[in-house]
Amino acid sequence: MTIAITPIAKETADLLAKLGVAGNTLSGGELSVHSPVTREQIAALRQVSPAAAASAIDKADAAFRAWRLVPGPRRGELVRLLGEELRAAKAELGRLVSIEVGKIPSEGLGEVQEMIDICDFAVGLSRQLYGLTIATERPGHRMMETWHPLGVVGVISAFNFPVAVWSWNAALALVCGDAVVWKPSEKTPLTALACAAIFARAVKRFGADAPDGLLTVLIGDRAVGEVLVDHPKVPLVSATGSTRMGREVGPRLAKRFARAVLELGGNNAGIVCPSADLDMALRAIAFGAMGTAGQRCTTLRRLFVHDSVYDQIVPRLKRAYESVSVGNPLETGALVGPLIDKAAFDNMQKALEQARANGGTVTGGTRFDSGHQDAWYVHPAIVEMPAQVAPVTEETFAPILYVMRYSDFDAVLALHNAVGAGLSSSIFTRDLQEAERFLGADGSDCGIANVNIGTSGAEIGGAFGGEKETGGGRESGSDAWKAYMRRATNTINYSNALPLAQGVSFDI
Ligand code: UN1
Repeated sequence: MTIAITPIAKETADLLAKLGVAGNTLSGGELSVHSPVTREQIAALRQVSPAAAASAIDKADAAFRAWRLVPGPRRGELVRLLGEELRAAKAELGRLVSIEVGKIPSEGLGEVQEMIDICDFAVGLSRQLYGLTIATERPGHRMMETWHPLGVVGVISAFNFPVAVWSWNAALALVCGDAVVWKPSEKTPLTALACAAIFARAVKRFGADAPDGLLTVLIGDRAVGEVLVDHPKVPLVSATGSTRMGREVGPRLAKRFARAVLELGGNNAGIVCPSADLDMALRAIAFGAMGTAGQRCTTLRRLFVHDSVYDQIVPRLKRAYESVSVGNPLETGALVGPLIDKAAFDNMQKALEQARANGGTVTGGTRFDSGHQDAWYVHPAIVEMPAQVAPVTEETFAPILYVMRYSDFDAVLALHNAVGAGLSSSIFTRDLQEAERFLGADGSDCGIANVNIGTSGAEIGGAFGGEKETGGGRESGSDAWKAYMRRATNTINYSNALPLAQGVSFDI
C-alpha cells in the first residue's frame, strides 16, 4: 500500500526522518496509521508476525543476560544519555505526539517532558537500588537483601500516552538491569518507532557494553501482544489500557506466575466542599475534565458539589464548557483537540443517551465541525445527574463530566468510593478535617488522592497507579522500581558454629 502524500503525511514523514526513523513509512505495510487531527492516513507500517515476535523476545533475553552484569550506575549512564537525546528531540517528538494522538502542543511537549523527568529520576535511582540489612537472631550471622535484575520486561502501552508511559517502564527497567520489549498501541506506532530511534542514538553514544536487543518495538496486533503475555522469558508485563484488557492479561500472567503491573481504567472523582476556593477549583476541574479531550486515565469524570456552593460553581463551569475552544491542535490555539476515532465518539454519544434516560441534563457533547468530515471532534459535555447511576459508574473514555449534589460528607465519601475503578481522586476544601479524612484510611480508596489540585497531571516522582479495577500496579516514582527487580534474602554465617533459627536442634 502506498498512501497519498497530504501535507500532514508529509510532515509526519519529515518528522520521522528527522527523529532518525529509517525506512519508508509511507508505503509497504498493512497497518494503516491515521492522524485523529484530520483522519488522513499518515503511514503504512509492516507488522511483525507472532513467530518473529517470539524470536525477538529470545534475543531480548540474551541482551538481558549481558546487561544484568553491567553495574547499576553504568546502566544509569545509558538512561542519562536517553534523557539527553529526548531533550534534543523534544520539539519533534512532541509534535509527532500531537499529530498521532491529537494532543494540543503544550500537552504533546508535556508528554516528552514527563519522559525526560523519569530519565532523570532513574539516573539517580541507578545508584540507589538499595536492599536492607536486617537484624538476625543468630550470633555471627548477617542477614541482608539484594536486588537483582529480573529479565525481559514487556510493555503494552495505550494510545493516549503513547510514549510517556513506555518511558516510565523503560527508564526503570533499564537501570534495574532488564531488557525491554514494547508493544505500542496499534493506533500510535509512529511515536514508538521514534523512541526506538532516539534510544538507538543513546546506545551508540554509550558504547560497546550495551548489548544489542535492549529495546525491541513490536509493531503488531493483538496476536503479538499475546506472544508477549505468554512468553516464558518475560517475567514481568506492564500493561496500560482498559479494565477489559486487564481482565484478560492478568489471569494469563498469573497462570505462568509472571508479574503484572496493570494500569487500567479510572473513574476519577472530585469533591467540592463548602470552604473550597471556587476559582481554583474551577480551573482544576476544567483542566482535569476537558484536558486531553477527556482521554487520560486520570481524567476527572465525576464531580460531587456541596449544596451550599453548587449554584455558585456549576453555572460557571457550564459557561466554561460552552466557551472552551475546540479545534485542530496543530493549526489553532484550541484547548480541546479530537477524539482518537469514531468508536470513541460513538461511546460518548451512547453514554450521553443513557445519562439523559436516567434523568441527566446534558450541556455540550455534540460533534464539532472541524472541516474534516472523518475527524471526530466534540464539544466537551457536562451532565448534571440526579444520582450516581449508570452511566456515571462506568468509565467512558471521552470528555464527559457528571456533576452531582451532596450534603453529607460521610455519604459523599461512600459515593466517591462506590465505583469499580480506583485510580485518582481529589477534594477541594480549606477545612483541615475534610482534607485529612479524605486522605485517611477510610477516605478515598484510590491510588492517587489529592487536595486542592485536580485528578490528572501527576508528577513522575510519586508511584502512579490505582486500586480495585484499576489493577493495583504502580509505575514511575517512589519504590515502583522494585517490581522490575528480583529480591534475594541472604543470610551469611561468619561464625564457627551452626545455630539454627527458631532454636531448632538437629544434631547428627
Ligand atoms: C495515562 O493517562 O495513562 O497523571 C497516564 C497524568 C499523567 C499520566 C497519565 N502524568 O495525568
